[in-house]
Amino acid sequence: MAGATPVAIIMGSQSDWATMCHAAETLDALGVAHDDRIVSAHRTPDRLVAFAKGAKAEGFQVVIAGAGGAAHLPGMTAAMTPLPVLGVPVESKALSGQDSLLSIVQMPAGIPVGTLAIGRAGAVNAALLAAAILALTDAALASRLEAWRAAQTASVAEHPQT
Ligand code: RP5
Repeated sequence: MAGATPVAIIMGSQSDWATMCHAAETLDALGVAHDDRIVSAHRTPDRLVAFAKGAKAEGFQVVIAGAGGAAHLPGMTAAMTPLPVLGVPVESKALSGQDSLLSIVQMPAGIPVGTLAIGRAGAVNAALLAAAILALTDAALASRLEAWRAAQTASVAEHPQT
């Protein structure tokens, strides 16, 4: 669907935005449009079903799903869409995100969720991975991604400041 927003960023709670905003900012830096939504697997299950079943028809190509604690959102979404789902474990208060990580990464064989690191690093990398997927069929985005990485390389000093 030409012109449709390619990336959906979904998260289980408003409280996840402090993490997921880093995915949004990274996509912004790469010129990739995204739609950001709160979709809770346990508080808004009907919203989850409607989103996941309709995501492809809406024109999305990649879904980034962030959640914390008993983080069902990425796996449940992946179960109901053929789109690639990238899971971001949000750092939880009780277990520092290890609960989020394990509940997202340990998908049984058959329904994959591409699981990133806990917290900001995972959110940034989910956006970069989403961009890399889209860049396979978007040469202009591939160039922007290459430039983003070159700028990152150029920003690393050879010696530490003492
Ligand atoms: C999960 O519970 C959310 O993804 C969030 O990370 C966590 C806590 O949510 P709140 O209690 O802050 O709304 O569903």
